[in-house]
Amino acid sequence: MDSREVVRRTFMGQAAVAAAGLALRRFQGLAQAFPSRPGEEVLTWLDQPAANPVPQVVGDLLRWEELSSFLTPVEQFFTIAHYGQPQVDAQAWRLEVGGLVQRPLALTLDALRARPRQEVPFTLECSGNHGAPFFHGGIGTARWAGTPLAPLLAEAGVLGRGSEVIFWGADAGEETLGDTTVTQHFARSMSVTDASDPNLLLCYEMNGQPLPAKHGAPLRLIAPGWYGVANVKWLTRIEVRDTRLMNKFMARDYVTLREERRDGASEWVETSVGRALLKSAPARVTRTVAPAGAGGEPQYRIIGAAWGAPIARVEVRVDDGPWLPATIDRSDPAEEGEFTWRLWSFDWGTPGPGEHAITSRAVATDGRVQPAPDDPWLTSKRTFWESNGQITRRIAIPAIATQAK
Ligand SMILES: Nc1nc2c(c(=O)[nH]1)N[C@H]1C(S)=C(S)[C@@H](COP(=O)(O)O)O[C@H]1N2
Ligand SMILES: [Mo]
Repeated sequence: MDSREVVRRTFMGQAAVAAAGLALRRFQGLAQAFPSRPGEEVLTWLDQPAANPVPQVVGDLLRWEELSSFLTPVEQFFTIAHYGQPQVDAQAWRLEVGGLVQRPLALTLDALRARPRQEVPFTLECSGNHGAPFFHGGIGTARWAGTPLAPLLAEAGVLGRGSEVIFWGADAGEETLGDTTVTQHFARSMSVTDASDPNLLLCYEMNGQPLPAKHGAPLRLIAPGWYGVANVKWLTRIEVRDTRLMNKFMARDYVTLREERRDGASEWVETSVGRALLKSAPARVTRTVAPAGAGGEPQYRIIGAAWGAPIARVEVRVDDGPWLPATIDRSDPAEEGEFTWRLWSFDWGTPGPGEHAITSRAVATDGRVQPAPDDPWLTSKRTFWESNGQITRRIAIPAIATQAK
């Protein structure tokens, strides 16, 4: 039995071995695209997310140990569907653009595809990510393609009093407000100014494939820089209004409640989830495996991601040690962009055996620092949305690895 096998057997359960093997095989095919080195194996975090209590809503959460490419493969990309996945007949489907516009439009998918094409790599995170014990992988990065929204709004001609753009989805469910229960479609509202941002896409393609049904086919909104909820899937209608839509997904759910102090008294402030926040997470710990009999200490490395704002640097802390700089790894320029995560790595050397805690923090180019869990920004928050605090993961370093040489 070589040292690698000893580590595996003493340290990992059967499922973890299988998962790590899979991750290893995957990275070997993508050595250039991901900061991994040949002969590395992935360790499994001791703290694993709880079982998903809402599989009908949340699916395919990213297993951080399996992060092995810059772009998240479509089959590893998480999904959220509050009202289930609607059946959309692509032949009969039209995108309507209406409301307070001069020229209402109805476009087929072919008509949308015939319009100018634009692509944007974008890391999409659910604002609930890390807000619940099961919810640790509601994030992924894809190269989204479609046609920009702004010229379409300009063609429709937003009337002077139009101030909000409502994006309606095909999916619907029952909602109760007061003593009335009704069936409502998923929808989100955005100001005309925000909706006219040239980066917003009416998206029909994801990582070079036709947009999959579970990610919103035939058409979804991609709003780079916004939390997931703004990226409305299964779009049917874009409607300009003179008031903000105050439905469940704008004003009741996806609302953050914070306590602010004003003149010595509490002011409880509710805000609607909108733009993404600065965040980072340790993704995986790898170790080099020396050839049998070669001796030498295994070298450990911590790899992670940082996103939500332009990233200046990332720092890593092991146990109660000092914050040390991580290296931001350069990725394919066609994949990395203003709205994507940065991948970083930290050479850990050969840590002492036993359990260790690993924390990362991102620093934005404007000087903002990802908040610690005891930061008032987070302790004053009473809802689980927008949980962008520093994340600590636990790992066990086996003693047996050094004995094996
Ligand atoms: N029509 C519709 N769009 C939706 C949702 C939904 O339930 N219905 N969920 C939103 C939320 S909360 C998130 S986080 C993202 C997730 O996108 P994905 O499923 O492609 O990962 O979709 C958003 N768009
Ligand atoms: Mo979400």
